[in-house]
Amino acid sequence: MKIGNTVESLASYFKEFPKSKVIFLVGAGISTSCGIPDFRSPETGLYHNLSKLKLPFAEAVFDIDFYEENPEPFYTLAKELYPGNFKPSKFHYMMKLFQDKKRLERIYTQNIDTLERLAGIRSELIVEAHGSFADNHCISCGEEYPQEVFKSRLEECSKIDGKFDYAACVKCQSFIKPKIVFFGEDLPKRFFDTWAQDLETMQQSSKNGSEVVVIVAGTSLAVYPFASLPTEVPNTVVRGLMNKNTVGDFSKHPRKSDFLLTGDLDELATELMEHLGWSKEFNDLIVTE
Ligand code: CNA
Repeated sequence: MKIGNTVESLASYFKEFPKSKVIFLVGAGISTSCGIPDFRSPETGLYHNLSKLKLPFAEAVFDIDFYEENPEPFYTLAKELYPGNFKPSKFHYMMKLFQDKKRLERIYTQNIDTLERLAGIRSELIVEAHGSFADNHCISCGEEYPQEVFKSRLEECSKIDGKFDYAACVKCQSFIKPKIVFFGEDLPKRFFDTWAQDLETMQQSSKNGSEVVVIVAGTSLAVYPFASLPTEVPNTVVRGLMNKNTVGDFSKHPRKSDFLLTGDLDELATELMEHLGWSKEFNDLIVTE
């Protein structure tokens, strides 16, 4: 099965296979139009703009050992990214419409902005591979804390006697942190369990005619193990990339059956909705949500 490198041919595929469903593998690029910078875009990406945080290296802001030494840079960044300040993008609403049309199998997101939930996508269809701000715990003893504890300290972001006043565990005085996966931490168990289950679905899909298409979007595919997911997609399943540039396995080990849709994600989403004849519902979602 070959889809072709145009939005029109992708739409034709979905029309030809009305039982087909999509697994989306997404990253920060689906949220840049919401005003949340991604990591690696030149000039606008967070890594480019981290100099004000005075980090020894850019990734230190998400490094668990560095957090124990100096949590302040993460607080500065979390203030910028914290959910509540942003609305979903057109791309998010496109995925929501796939759900409403019963054509959404799953979304694996690397994002921590929870905009998939805000767009109205059901939690069982979302896998937040790198966690979110919703759950919080002590990084030493594991004591769980309500979101409010970290959030209220974040809002204050103060220093006492020149020392940064971080959210401290009442049991062991160590650091409370949202369960966002830092470098050096494990991904949630649900990520591995659900992917194993979805791999099984993909293997079965071409046999029973309920085709699954994997769409990778808005990610540089630089962070593992997430970046290995497209490689693990069975050869019998079509995968495609929607992104500004060609990345990861799509450039290193392209498959004949891959499709590439290069461009701005909101524009590609709008175009896909037009070709599918879903524009009215799409626009209604954007206006009313
Ligand atoms: P990244 O490495 O910054 O890559 C983003 C990709 O999206 C790049 O290839 C860009 O070219 C592309 N892109 C950006 N904007 C658009 C657009 N409008 N249209 C098309 N393509 C676009 O980000 P990744 O997600 O790959 O990196 C993984 C990190 C980023 C995860 O651990 C996240 O937690 C982390 N992150 C999340 C957010 C968020 O929650 N919104 C923001 C910034 C970083």
